[in-house]
Amino acid sequence: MNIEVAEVRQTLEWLSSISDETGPGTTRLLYSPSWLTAQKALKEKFESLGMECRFDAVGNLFGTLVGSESPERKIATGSHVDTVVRGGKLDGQLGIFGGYLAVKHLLETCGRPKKSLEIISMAEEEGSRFPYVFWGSKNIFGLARPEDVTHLKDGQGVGFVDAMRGCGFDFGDGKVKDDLDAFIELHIEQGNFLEEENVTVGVVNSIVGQKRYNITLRGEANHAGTTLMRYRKDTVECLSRIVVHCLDKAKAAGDPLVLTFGKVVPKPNTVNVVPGETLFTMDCRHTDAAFLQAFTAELEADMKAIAAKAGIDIEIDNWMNEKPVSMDANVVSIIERVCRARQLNYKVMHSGAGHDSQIFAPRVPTGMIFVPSIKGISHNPAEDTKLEDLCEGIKALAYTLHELAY
Ligand code: HGY
Ligand code: MN
Ligand code: MN
Repeated sequence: MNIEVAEVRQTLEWLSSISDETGPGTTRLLYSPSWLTAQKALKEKFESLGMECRFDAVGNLFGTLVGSESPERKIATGSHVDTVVRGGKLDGQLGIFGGYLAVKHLLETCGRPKKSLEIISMAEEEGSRFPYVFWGSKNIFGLARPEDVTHLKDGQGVGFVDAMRGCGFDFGDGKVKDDLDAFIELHIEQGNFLEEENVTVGVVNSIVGQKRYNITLRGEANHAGTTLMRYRKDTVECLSRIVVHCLDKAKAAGDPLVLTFGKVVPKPNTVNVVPGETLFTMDCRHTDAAFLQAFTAELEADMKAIAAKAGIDIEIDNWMNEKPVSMDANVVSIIERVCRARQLNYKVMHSGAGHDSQIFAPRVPTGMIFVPSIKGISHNPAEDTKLEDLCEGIKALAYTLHELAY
């Protein structure tokens, strides 16, 4: 099978250029103008292959190449069309354009499949605009509830529902998709295991559990010049003590535990005012559910003690709690068998990033295929993968889809 480098480069540049910012990287947040442009452009691309296309109520895009013998049963691939702010050109996007190229190639070289092949461009996975993740895949399986999002606003105060309806979409009817016999997601590794071990294809067997928090510290805004140090209720000082304490604890816990304080918003964020309030986020992940639960419970207790000692109020909102998920053993073995048969240089590994596949896996036989990330960089405009590695990953996907659908 010959996936052309030139076609991969061209398709990659085309999709990743649809962004709400002109700077480096891609910024395509849920229900933003570029998000709508990308979904509509992908629909045209899928239709150019003769696929039947439809949007569901919330804006997930489904492109279906109808099968010749069992059209009602589907083998799906795909990923999320949204990105982080100034993200890379591959996270999520590879799973969509790579799926398109794999299906295009299978159609050209093997003709129509027996089961239908479906590419899903999921509306949202990152949680970058609103504090809610997997909005796309959770709606596919009836797991998303309107009450989870009706109160949410983005950083500019735009409401979730207004943004959704502004793109012509609305809440779904909760119907669960039940026509998939398998889902295979092609994705960048976003870490450096594959590169370090000089391996081209990752066959994912499990995805880490992850917990995300919004935490608010409330002290007292005051004059930077007249307020002596002993009278201050400085929330940035309290935040700093919390962050150093928790990161030291995370380092002591060792791999594969990871802990990130990715967003810090001091208020009033002014040079000559003691910050009276600070909002910050915490993201903690581990492959073991019990360890993750115990470790984060400890961190919550430690934060409360540090805040109490400083005479500062703390409010802890754990808005995401996803358990670790295993991929389907049979699907993993099929992908491995395909890699061996085609002499692809692969290894089995876990994923340190969350993916739509973790929502599919408990409901559909699911597998993931990784390609290496150069220097392990992701969620950054420098996110990149060698073109020849992208081709190998798309080939591994195409061969796997062929095993399952032809
Ligand atoms: O954060 C993650 O793990 C994923 O990239 N959304
Ligand atoms: Mn991501
Ligand atoms: Mn992703």
